[in-house]
Amino acid sequence: MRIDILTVFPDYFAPLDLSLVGKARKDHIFEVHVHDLRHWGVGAHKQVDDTPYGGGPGMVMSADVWGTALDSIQRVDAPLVHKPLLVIPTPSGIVFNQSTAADWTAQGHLVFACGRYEGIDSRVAVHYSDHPDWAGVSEISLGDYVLAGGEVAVLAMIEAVTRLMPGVLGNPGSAVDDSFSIPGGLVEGSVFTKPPLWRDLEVPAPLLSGNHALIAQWRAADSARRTSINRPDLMGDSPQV
Ligand code: 6GU
Repeated sequence: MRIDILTVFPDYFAPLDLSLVGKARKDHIFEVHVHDLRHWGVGAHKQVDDTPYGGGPGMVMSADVWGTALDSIQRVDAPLVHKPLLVIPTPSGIVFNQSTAADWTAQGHLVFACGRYEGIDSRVAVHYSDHPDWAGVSEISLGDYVLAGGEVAVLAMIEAVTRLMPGVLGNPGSAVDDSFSIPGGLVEGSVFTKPPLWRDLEVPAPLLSGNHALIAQWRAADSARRTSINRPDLMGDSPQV
């Protein structure tokens, strides 16, 4: 997979050199290219935004700057068979979840367009959703709160997607038990390691029993307990435990 990120703050993406994602990049499991949108900015000040039509606070990022930038990104992939999927992070998008992450692992090329200020001229999303050289446009939100720009959201999405790719996690089983990995499932349960007694708190006895049926039963009950406390919204259609 190839990932391109367009942003006016390329430094936000330094963490992609670290940890699991950094190692997977070194291992050529996927590649990430970060581009400074100002490269395509206009005039002496490399301007990327302008005042909003209809008035209102703040600035809107220009369709022309984004169009020139995105066309040149698409062209680098043209010799490959993959059409890029354009992802536009925005609090007004569809909410990202584990099944979005799993779906995107099947894409050959993801292009993330990080908006700042009041967002990107809406004609950009319309243009690329109907474009024969692109796989479509996803306007995606992380949840019901507002960030200053798309950069932090893109870091989260990239980590969620790439950790599902074969060879990224040291232990592939780690992703199988993930919260939300089963649609309609429960959140993950509590975890413990040595010592068995810490500050008056004991590890639950079933986990020390060596009895696999008892351990599975305790974990299922604990997972249901945590889900009903933290995420009652997930309880309705969960499978019976
Ligand atoms: Cl994707 N972008 C911004 N700016 N704010 C958000 C978000 C995205 N998701 C939740 N809040």
